[in-house]
Amino acid sequence: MRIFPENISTYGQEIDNLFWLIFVFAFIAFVISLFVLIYPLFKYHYKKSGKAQYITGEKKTHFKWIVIALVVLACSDFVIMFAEHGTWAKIEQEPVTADLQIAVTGRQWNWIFTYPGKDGKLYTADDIMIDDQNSELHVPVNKNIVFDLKSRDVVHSFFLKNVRLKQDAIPGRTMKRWFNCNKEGRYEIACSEICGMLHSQMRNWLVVDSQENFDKYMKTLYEKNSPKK
Ligand SMILES: [Cu+2]
Repeated sequence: MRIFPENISTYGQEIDNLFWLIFVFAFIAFVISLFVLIYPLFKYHYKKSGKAQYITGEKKTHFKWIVIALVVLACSDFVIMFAEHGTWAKIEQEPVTADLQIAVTGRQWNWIFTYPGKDGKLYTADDIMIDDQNSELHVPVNKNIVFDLKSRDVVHSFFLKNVRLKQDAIPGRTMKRWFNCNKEGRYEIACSEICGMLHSQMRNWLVVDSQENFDKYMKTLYEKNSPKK
């Protein structure tokens, strides 16, 4: 049985492992809190034990209920932080060499993709910008794709569920993120931040191509976008 969407990202498994770790801690905390809430309802039922006492929680014997819970929660937080810091550093902090650099911009209601033009450099005059609803973002397989994420209007969230990547796009800021896909195919790109009326239609596609097919795709883009004579 598959619980998560198919993982096509080099770091996806690490994210999934972290998910389970956090889930186990949260689940244990959930069961304990429910028990503490429900068990006294039966044990100290009015008919059996009479009227409840009013306590202010200032005595040391009362205080332990807060201190023990606090220490246990803090410890589980430290365990999670210790387990995740390697993955966090790898994905968020250590720079990777970019095999392809692109820009992704959110707008109401579409993701805009900008590829470098023939010069291979982004932010030059020959950049190619695709701004069509339901359009595809083509990337080569097994390559580091580094992208600048931006927003033109409101907060959007760039969500590649198969890559295990979700990043808010915030107006006025550029977020640099990367991913590397190890399986060819066509996968959903969604916006996971309610961003207005047609938020649910803000949907594009990530197409992971072989290098050969990607080169072909870029060639057709260059041809379409070359200046008309
Ligand atoms: Cu959006």
